[in-house]
Amino acid sequence: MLEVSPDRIAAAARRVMARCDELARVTATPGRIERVYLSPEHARVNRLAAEWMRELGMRTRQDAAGNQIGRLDRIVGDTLDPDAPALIIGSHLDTVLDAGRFDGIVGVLMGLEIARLLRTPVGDGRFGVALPFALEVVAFSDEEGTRFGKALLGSSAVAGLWDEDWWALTDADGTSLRQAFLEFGLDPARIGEAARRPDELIGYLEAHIEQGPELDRRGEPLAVVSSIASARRFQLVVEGEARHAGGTPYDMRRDALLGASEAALAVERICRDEHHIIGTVGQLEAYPGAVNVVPGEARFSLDLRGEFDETRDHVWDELSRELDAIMGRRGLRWSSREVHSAAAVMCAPLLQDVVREGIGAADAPGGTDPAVIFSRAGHDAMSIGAITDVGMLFLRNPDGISHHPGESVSAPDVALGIRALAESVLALAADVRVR
Ligand code: HGY
Ligand code: MN
Ligand code: MN
Repeated sequence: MLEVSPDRIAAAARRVMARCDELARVTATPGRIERVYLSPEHARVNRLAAEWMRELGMRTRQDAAGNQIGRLDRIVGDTLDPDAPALIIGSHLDTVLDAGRFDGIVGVLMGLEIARLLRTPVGDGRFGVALPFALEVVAFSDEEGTRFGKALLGSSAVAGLWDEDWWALTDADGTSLRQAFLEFGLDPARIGEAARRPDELIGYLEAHIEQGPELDRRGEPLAVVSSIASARRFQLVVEGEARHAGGTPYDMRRDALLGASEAALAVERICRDEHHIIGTVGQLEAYPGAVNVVPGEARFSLDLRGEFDETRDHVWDELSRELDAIMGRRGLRWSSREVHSAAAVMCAPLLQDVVREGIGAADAPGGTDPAVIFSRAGHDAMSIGAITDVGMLFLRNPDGISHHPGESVSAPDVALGIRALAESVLALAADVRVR
C-alpha cells in the first residue's frame, strides 16, 4: 500500500489540473486548443514536460519521433541500473482541433505524479525507484493524427511499426511528413531509433478520461479498460459534374454533395443496426464550393470503430455495397483511400487485474467491483500493445463529452485516479517480485 497522506494526493491532483490549464495555453489558435504534431506548440509542450520531468530527478530525452521521455532508473543497492526494463506510463500531448484540455494530457501528467510519489533518493542527490523495474513517463507526440490524417504516429515509432510510405503524407498546406520532421529538427533517417525492444519493457499503463458517459451514468469515478476499439479510417471522393445551379434541371444533375450526404446517412443507418459499431462522417467538403454551382466533387471522411475487427470489416463491406447503389442511382463515381487501420487491442489480463487492485486500494466508490469498459476511443496503448502488455485506467468524464472544449474531469476523480494508478504500479511490482 502507498503510505501517502490524502493531502499529498489532493495536492498532486491540483497540480495536474493546473498543468492542464498551463498546457491549454500552448496553442496555435488563441481562444481554442490546437496543438498538432511537429508544430512549434509541440516543441513548447515537450520543453515544459521535460522541465517537469527533470524537476523529479528523471533522465529526459526527446526520441527520434518527437516523443518526450522521462526515466527513473531502478535502484540496485545504492546505485542506479540504467538498463533495467521499464514500466512505461504514458499518453499524448497533441490535440484535435478546438480540443478539450484533458484528452491524453491528464494521463501524462498523472504519470509524472506517480513518478513523484514513487521516486526514491539514492543518496547523492539522484533519484530512482525502489521497484523491480525502472519507471518511464512518455508524452507521445502524435496520437490524434490531426495534422497528417494518420493517428498514433508517435507510439507507432516506439512500437517499431513505422511505415516508410508515411513519409509522403501531407498536411493541409501540402507539407510532407518528411519535410515536417526536418523543420522540427528531427532526422527521418533515424526514425528506427525510437523503436523499443520488448525485452526493455515490463509493460505499459495509461490513464485517460473515458470520452463517453458510462462512468458518469454509473456514478463511479474509475474503470478498468478491457480492450480498445478496432478502427479504420477512410477518405472518400465522390465525383459528379459541376454545372450551373440555375440552368440545370434535376434530371440532368449529378450532384456529388447529395451523393456524399446520402452516404453519410447510410453510415448512420447501417452502423446503428450493427451492435458495437460506430461510424462517423466528420469532414465533408464540396467542390468547387460556389453558391451557384452544382457540386461536381465531394470529399468526406469516415471513421469506423468496433469491439471486434470482423464486425467492423463486415460493416465496411456492407457500406461499400450501399455506396455502389447510391452512387449508381445518382450517376456518380466514388473511391476511397484507407488512411488508418488498427486492430482491436486487448488489455493484458494481468494488467487488468493490477488496475482493478489499484482501484480497490484507492477506496474509490465501486472500488471492489469497478466498471470494466471497452474503449471506443483510440489510445497510444493500441500501438504499444505490439511490443508489450498494456493496461488502462479510465477516469469519469462528466456527460461523456470529449474532443470538445467542454471536456472535463474533476480534481477529486483525478486524485482517486492518481492513487489507483500508484497502487496499480505497486501491485505490478509485487507480482513481478513474486515471479
Ligand atoms: O479518435 C480517437 O479515438 C482518439 O481520441 N484519438
Ligand atoms: Mn482524442
Ligand atoms: Mn486521447
